[in-house]
Amino acid sequence: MKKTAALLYPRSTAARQAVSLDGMWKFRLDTQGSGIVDGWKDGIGPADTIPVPASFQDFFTDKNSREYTGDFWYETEFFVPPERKGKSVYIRFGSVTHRGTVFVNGAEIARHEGGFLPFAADIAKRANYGGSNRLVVKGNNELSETNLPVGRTTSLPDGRKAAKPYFDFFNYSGIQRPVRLLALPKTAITDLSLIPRLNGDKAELEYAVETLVETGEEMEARLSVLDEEGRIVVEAQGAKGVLAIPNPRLWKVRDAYLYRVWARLYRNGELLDEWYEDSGLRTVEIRGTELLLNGESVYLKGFGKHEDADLIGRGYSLAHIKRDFELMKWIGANSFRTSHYPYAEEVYLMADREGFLVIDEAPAVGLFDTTNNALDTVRGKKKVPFFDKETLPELLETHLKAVQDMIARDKNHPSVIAWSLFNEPEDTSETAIPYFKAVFDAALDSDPQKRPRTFAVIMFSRPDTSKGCQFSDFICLNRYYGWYVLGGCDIDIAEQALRSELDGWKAQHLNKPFMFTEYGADTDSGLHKLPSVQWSQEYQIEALEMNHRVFDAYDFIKGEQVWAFADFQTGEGIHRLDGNKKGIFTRQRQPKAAAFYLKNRRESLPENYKSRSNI
Ligand code: BDP
Repeated sequence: MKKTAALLYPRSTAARQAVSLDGMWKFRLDTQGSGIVDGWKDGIGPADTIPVPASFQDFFTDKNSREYTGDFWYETEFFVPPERKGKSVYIRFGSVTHRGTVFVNGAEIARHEGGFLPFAADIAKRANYGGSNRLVVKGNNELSETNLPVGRTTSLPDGRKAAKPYFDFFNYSGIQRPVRLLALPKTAITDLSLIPRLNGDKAELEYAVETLVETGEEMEARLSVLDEEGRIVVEAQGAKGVLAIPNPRLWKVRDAYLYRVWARLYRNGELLDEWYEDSGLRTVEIRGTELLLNGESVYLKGFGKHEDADLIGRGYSLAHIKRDFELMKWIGANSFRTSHYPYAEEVYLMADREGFLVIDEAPAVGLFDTTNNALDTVRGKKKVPFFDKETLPELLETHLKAVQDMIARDKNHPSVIAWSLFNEPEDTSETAIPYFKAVFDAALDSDPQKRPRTFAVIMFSRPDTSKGCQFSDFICLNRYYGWYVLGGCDIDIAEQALRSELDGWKAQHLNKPFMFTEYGADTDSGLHKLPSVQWSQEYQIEALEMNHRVFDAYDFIKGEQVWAFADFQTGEGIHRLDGNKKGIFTRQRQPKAAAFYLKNRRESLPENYKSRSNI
């Protein structure tokens, strides 16, 4: 996406104002698909009201609203003060899922594809200064094989559309993250890149400020780095440079120290723009089978998560973000993966503050459709591997953009230690190779810090069949031995099967760290059973114990992220009991019995568990 001052995280400073437009907005499902023809861009007519931000699905009491697929419209009014005239004025959406078209006072001013990243609409030419303005957003939540996440949309006999996700989470949608009105200077900072470097007990911060400057303007960029007490530790002039940080305090796992980096733009001594990022001094590196943070080996203890909660669906909720971090601290975790899409920006800000390590995941989930292919096979059609599909070139374009935009948004967070570029793709065909190469190259090109890249490997991809693993800097395995494979009474055989798979990986001599990014068992928080059965709380503990026994036996396993942090909503079906119940916590964020077991284990493992010096 083109860099604009409005895409930077919205902060009010001496030169910028960010005003929240969140609240109750008018809302209408476009059940007849007539919104455009009927001119809803000028006002959506008789409508409901719902909270923004939130997913719209779980407020209503009828199934048609919950399962609705198609266009949906939001409307609100906002005031632009007269003194904003002559400034850049934008509306910034944290996300509109999965796509949105924005109209201000009847004129279309922006379109955006992709439901988990921000975009901004320039309203300067359309705004009514000193008066009221009408903001209308047409959202759409259809799924396809050319957009992310991947799925399809079918038509029901009565004409309704139905979303068919190729992924295991509810297709929540709407305006799910905060909306802000921004007033920004015309000559503005459009980007700031920070690269921390460590050398012995010395630390450096390389920086680059990018600006949007009207032609011929003489600008001066300045940078100030402040410590947590607000004292200036170093200052610099110029748009690029390398700063030595005196007496550096490093950003460490669960012991974060943040420097505030102010970028300022001046003309003849007059301040035109200012903006800051909180940065941490830390390095991330893969060396052999070790993941090194600040040159020290670290073992990931954590979770795969979802943005998911009662009533708000995937809606932004600071309260849930706070509670989740408290639970992760309580249980002795140090990391999580933003499965299966980039989360709200505020999640990363809290991870920066709390010293959590984040594997930041692109919304590339569902690049696998065995089930549909299986039906085709029954119907006598040839099975088409996912990466052989005709839709691939278009999907790749969407995917590359999603990766580039995710990295542009999240590149400065000290908490982000790696990019996960896919979840469980069907990576066993030769045709996956060029696709993977393009996506992995794009991530490397986009990231000033050149962080490690990876993807979560599905059960069906094995040491001898995965074509994608050659691109990963470290290997992330999603494995359900003891659940989908050899569950319940067969758990002993599952253990053997897991060991034999790991022996297979070992024999490949990849010399890379491995992490388990998913393992676990569905568990009903009300079910106890002695002896255990699948779904009981006792069995969840047994499944975790079995996995951990195996992980402990292999030195190259350098991390364990249980699936999942909390129970979450999925589409209904015979395999899901009102959602996925693999949570260690319930959807209401209370512990299942396994949480206490896991707390014990996690607290007993040192942060540098299995480091060479520790073996
Ligand atoms: C994996 C997926 C995850 C699912 C999980 C499960 O990556 O999204 O929720 O399995 O089945 O395949 O619980």
